Amino acid sequence: MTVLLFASHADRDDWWRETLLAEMPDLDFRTWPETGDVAEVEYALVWKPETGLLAGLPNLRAIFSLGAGVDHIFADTQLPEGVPICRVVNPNMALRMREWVVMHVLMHHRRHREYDRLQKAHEWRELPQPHAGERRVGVMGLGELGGDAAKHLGLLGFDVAGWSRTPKAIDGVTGFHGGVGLKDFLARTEILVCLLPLTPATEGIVDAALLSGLPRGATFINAGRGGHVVEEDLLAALDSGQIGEATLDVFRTEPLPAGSPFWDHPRVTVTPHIAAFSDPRALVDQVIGNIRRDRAGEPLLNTVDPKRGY
Ligand code: NDP
Ligand code: OXD
Repeated sequence: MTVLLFASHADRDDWWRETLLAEMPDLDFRTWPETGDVAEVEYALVWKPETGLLAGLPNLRAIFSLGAGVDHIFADTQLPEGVPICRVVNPNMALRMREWVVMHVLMHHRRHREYDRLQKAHEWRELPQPHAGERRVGVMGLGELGGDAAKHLGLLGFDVAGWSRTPKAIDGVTGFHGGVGLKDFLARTEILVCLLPLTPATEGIVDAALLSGLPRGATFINAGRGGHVVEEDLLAALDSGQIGEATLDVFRTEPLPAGSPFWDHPRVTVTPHIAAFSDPRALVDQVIGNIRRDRAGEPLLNTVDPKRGY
């Protein structure tokens, strides 16, 4: 018998139970807060677990994140030490993120928001625009998602650069890294895409100082986390014209509160944290695969480094 605790705050518990059981019939699937005997729980599949929940499971062998990001797990200040944390990594998620990033880069590049306004005004007018090779796009975070998006923007002909913690070599992408590389990366970036993980080192990284390092009128696209952005600094930069347009998928408070100025800002596009999502079928395979690996004494796949926080 394998005992897994599911704690997700979502409403798809039955789907998860049925699908996981179909793959692993001896699974004892428990849904938080109906934990049963906590000493029996070996695996936890979670999204934004309550603080202390995981520390209260004395025989936990692995924690599985329902997302690619694990900041929602590291937010638990009482996390048990030494229990491996695995995150979502799969080509389907990278594909969905690639679509979203490419779509919004193209919308800004091809001045779609302005054409929307012209249509509403019944105005037939052509707006000048550079071709893709003259448009400098920069992607912060060159991991599974950012690296893939940067590569595909390059294949579309954009002049693409990327910024990461350590040096990265991606075909068609000019690499910058670390604190020393950030200034030059920003200075050449007309459309900035954030696909960083949220860690102590990246919390609030998109602030007035960073935004002022971009060329005037630059576009900002965020699919990382809301915690990357100092929201008042972004609003000030939009109002001053330092940032021309923004597309935001993630926010400090989600759902975005009804009174947030981002909703009605004329140069902001809001999407409700849908840039990419974890396809549950792919995630099921990953969770079951990792449980089987653990049972066989093999190392787990897609673990994160608690020291780095991603
Ligand atoms: P990865 O862990 O694969 O990649 C992270 C990248 O960020 C790496 O290139 C890493 O550098 C870089 N990085 C981390 N810290 C720093 C730092 N301090 N300075 C510079 N670069 C840094 O993550 P993924 O690509 O899988 O996912 C990225 C994030 O996307 C997730 O953490 C999540 O927040 C967000 N996300 C959003 C979704 C949405 O729907 N909006 C869906 C899924 C994920 P290095 O290569 O040197 O390690
Ligand atoms: C994720 C997310 O991290 O949905 O997977 O944001």
